[in-house]
Amino acid sequence: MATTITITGAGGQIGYALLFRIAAGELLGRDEKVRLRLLEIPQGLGAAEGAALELQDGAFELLEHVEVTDDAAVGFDGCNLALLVGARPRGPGMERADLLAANAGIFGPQGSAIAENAAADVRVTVVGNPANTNALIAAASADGVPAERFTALTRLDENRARAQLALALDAPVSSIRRLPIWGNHSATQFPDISHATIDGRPVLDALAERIDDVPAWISDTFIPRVAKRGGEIIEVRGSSSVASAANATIEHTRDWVQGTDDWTSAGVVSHGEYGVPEGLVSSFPVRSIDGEWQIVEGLDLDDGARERVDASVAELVEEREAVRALGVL
Ligand code: NAX
Repeated sequence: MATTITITGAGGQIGYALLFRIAAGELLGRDEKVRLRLLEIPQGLGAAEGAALELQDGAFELLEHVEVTDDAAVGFDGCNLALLVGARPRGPGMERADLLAANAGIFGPQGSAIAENAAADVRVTVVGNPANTNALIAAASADGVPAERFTALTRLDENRARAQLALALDAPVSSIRRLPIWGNHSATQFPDISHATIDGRPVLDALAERIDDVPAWISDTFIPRVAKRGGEIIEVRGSSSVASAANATIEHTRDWVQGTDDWTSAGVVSHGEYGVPEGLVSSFPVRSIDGEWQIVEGLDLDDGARERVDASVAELVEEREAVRALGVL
């Protein structure tokens, strides 16, 4: 049996960076056949159809079938994994409430279509921004699908944080573990260095050997660099993060399906862990065990960390209130 993977916004930039890697087996391994469903809006169909032609030309042996559609019922039919990438970007003069409303109009109906058409084991990775609240909206609209099956991508933020730390310590990125992102995938996110290890020893000790004022470096250099990295990429590249976002989407979804041997970060539904209000989709340190994300519990948050987590969670609460005011939840 092949795995059916639906990619929304498949005609866009991240879609283009995802499709060929998935067809080559980088998401599910080189033994698992895949069927791709590319869901677009009418304006994006041409680009998605072009990508489908190129998928044919790749002659990927794992790729059983490709379907391009603008009908969500067809797009999510039998889908096991849904990568919700397509979203409404913020236009000129658009307020946050307008952005939330526009995306509620996308992710609400997609949540319903997933509930009605997807396979019973469907798992959803939301990439399109505002990712956490879009995941919340989709989950709330998907009657009968457990909310835990809807997640938001914060793996790119974690990867950025690990890479920055590796640079600062002049160490390979593989030596750095346990660096979770807390809260929202936005500028308020909190990349938490306090539990991180380098080759098994505390990163804070390694930093102290190189940097005079480690707390100042963390708050004035490291955290802003990670939180504003998306903006930096736009400034330098003239376009938003694409390949790194696709890579993180693959890593998040692959770890969810195949399991992790240590912590990573994902936006998952809160059951009240660490005081995060129940029902919000917030980023936490997580492990994937038996195909389910589990929040790593019992970590100490000092006053500074608590403040940062609370500030990012407050933003998620505001987004949920704004969406409720629209009558969506
Ligand atoms: P593009 O504008 O290149 O592509 C988006 C595609 O989505 C377009 O082809 C559009 O036609 C399609 N689309 C719009 N509404 C749709 C709908 N209702 N159903 C199906 N398709 C629809 O954007 P791209 O660079 O690919 O980025 C996609 C999303 O990822 C954006 O919302 C972006 O903000 C978000 N990102 C999220 C990241 C994360 O870490 N969570 C990082 C990267 C990226 O910024």
